[in-house]
Amino acid sequence: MEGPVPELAHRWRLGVESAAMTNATATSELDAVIVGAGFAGLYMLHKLRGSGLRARIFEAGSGVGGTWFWNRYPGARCDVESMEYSFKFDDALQQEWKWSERYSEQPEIMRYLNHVADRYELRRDIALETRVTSAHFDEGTSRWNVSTDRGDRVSANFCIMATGCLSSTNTPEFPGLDSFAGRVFHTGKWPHEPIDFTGRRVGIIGTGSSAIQAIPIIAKQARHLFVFQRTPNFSVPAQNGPLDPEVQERIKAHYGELRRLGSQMPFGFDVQLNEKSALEVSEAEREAEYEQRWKHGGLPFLGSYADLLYNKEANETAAAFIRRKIAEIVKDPKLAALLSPEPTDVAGCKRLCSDSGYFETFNRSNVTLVDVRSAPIEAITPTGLSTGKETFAFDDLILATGFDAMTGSLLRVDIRGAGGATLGERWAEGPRTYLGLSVVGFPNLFMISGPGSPSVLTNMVVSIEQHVEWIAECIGYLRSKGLARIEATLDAQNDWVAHVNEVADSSLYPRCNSWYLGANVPGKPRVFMPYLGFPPYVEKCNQVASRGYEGFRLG
Ligand code: N01
Repeated sequence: MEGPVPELAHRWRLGVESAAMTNATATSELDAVIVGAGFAGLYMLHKLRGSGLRARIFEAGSGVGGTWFWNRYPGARCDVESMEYSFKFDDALQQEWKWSERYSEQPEIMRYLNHVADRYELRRDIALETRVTSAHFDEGTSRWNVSTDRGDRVSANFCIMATGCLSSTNTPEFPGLDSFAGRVFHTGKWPHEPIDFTGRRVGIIGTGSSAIQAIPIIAKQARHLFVFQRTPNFSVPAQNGPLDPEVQERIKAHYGELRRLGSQMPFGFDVQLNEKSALEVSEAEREAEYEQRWKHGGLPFLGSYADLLYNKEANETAAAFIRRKIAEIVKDPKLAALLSPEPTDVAGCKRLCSDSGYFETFNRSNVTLVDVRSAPIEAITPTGLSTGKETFAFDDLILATGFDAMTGSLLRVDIRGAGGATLGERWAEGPRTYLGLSVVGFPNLFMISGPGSPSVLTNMVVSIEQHVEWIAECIGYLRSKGLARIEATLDAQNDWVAHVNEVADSSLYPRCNSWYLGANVPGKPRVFMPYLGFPPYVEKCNQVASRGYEGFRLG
């Protein structure tokens, strides 16, 4: 890739004043600052380096891994199969890495990401334990001035937010939370040392994906586990297990084919999408299909029929099947009813959970399910929790209460664009972006898997790779033309936001109080954030690039 034209080269050489050149190589010139060292940040650094740019990552954690660095609660694992939940950008990497399970557990994903950091010698340009506190755009120089909590002050042409969609934890303001005398954990910020629950009474609040993965394991250890459930969730068994080395080799022999197939799917991975409607087949055929998908396990359950996420009547056939399964698994009919979503609920509207023995866990005598919908949590007390109806005593409290998703990790950085407006002000009524990559008024700022892009509705790794490659190509284009600035236009952004909403409204997704809508965080504007449909999104991004970055103002 070409470098900048000589007369403009000074616009690319950027001074770095660092009060704490911590654990990365000191550099006095930067082209790009990358915030975050998860899947997105690591690949972005590798890619920009490959284009001859000077880039550096700032990462708040003490290690690489992003969401996988923080989410180390018992049972944390991916819900897209390991062979697809991994980078495809380098065939040598995907051929040499061996996954041990169908769905990898968090420690294995961390080993993989550390391997990536070492294999591509990324660490010398990563500053760990360094949180970016502010990023301010300088109109005069078209550069971003970035500050960290360790006193770094960096100036760079581009600021790339690889901050993750599920990185900012959501802790509800339960009265009395600070008074709890025992240990308090959040699944999204789990301690690094092993936590032993043996002999202890544990309370867990929440029944989302994190809780559903953690509960079966904690229940086996704890003396007693109280599960505080506000909304019952749809979950299908992951059917996880060891990955047969022969199967793995067979996949590797045709890896490109699997990757191609995945990227043609709406969710960016192979859900074996059936093109039929659930309503055009007989009840017996439908039942057989759901049964076969249940046995296969995991998210491909939602691929059973093409209209499950578009037609409530079709969806109800799948939802009813899951409710019947819950009734079969859970021996106590009252408990089974309490664990079952309502007929008005849409399966997959909140992200479908993929579990390993979740419903079975409620057959254990040391597990109590507490309905905090009919009697909400009133307070956390020094010894436990009280609802309107009862009090519960436990030694440890686990908050499995999710995230301020998609916007939280962006908005906790003081980002100010051209004219000094903050991102928080611009997004006061919800996030507005062009392609989930760029925001009007924030030139040269890119988001990886930002709101308005497919991100959390897809295999995140595939979406991340697509964004990283698009951003790198865009920066390469600007350099080749001697341009120093790119900014989305208002018209393009408005059209894109309208399109994202239109696509979402054609589906059942906006019908429930999910974190996709920001509905889980009190006061958060209710806007459907991800874009539904990976292939059309990629087509649009490619079209924008091929038309000289249509919808952007270049300068
Ligand atoms: O969070 P959630 P999560 N009182 O928001 C409850 C990804 N992920 O961390 O539904 C009582 O889904 C809340 O109740 P309700 C995945 O994309 C993936 O579990 O709002 N309860 C809910 O039950 C997932 O979707 C994997 O009524 C309260 C729970 O807390 C996303 O991360 C694994 C409450 C929060 O569930 C988030 O999952 C884990 C209150 N005041 C996570 N406030 C994989 O498998 C909240 N709750 C890859």
